[in-house]
Amino acid sequence: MSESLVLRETIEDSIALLTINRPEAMNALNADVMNELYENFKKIKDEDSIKCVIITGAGDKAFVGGADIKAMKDMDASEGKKFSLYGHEIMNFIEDLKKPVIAAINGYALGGGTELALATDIRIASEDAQMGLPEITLGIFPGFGGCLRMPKLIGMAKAKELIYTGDIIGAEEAKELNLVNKVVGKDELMETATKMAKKIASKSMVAMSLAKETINSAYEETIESGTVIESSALGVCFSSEDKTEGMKAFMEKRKPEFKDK
Ligand code: CO8
Repeated sequence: MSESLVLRETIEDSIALLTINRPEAMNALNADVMNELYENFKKIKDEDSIKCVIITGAGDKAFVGGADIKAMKDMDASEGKKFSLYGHEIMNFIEDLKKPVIAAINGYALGGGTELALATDIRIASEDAQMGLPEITLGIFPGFGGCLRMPKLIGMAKAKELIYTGDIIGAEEAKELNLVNKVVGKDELMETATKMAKKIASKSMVAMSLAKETINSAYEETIESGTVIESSALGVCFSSEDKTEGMKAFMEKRKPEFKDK
């Protein structure tokens, strides 16, 4: 049996580690890799025990080198559009997943690789990471959400510069632009991502998922309508057992024991 294109491990019962496993092709996203990635995320959505996801790339060269250029080269207009829509569907699913997702960027994250990272909640890069949206050099432009998410994250002017020039930037510049949250040594990448995931997994998933949903859905809103979204979600949160436990634990000067309900 051939090896999976997306490897799944579970850390301490509560963290799913997904590794895109196509190192001979810089972990490029072809339809098979995308199908497996999507299947994994769909399963994780329904696994109550999983509270946080880390995604990374196999090998020591690439997170994801982009969508598969060999697969795209013969696509016609309708196939190109379909491929783009499929990429969007997966990226949107990751963005909407009610569990935080951390990208551990271990090398090249180009084109679809940067777009995948943009759909996650938190990006941690190793010092040798290289990021960018070089699609323009191939005669196309970002089609897995890069034109949509990059301007929101780093601002319109810099996003346009990266998309129009196709420039690839190093980890430190990505950090300066706010494209990544943290830059760490290559050997510390997984340890840093896991430490953060464990911290996230120790919290109430009721509060966590409502926080993610609130941030995502209120992002485009005015303060006025965002107020309604935030306070309504908090109303739901205040009815949880975890809210009672969290505040009781504070009063009793002990660590809370959340049950995610
Ligand atoms: N697709 C397919 N194969 C790839 C890709 C890719 N994106 N990236 C690398 N590979 C393959 C190479 O072809 C090579 O295969 P082979 O050994 O069979 O020749 C193997 O991986 C190793 O790569 P290199 O020999 O090139 O390794 P280097 O260390 O010399 O270079 C780079 C590494 C710089 C990452 C280089 O491989 C590179 O430039 N790759 C392409 C990067 C790129 O342009 N990415 C963007 C792709 S387009 C995209 O992502 C669009 C997303 C939205 C699509 C919506 C469309 C509808």
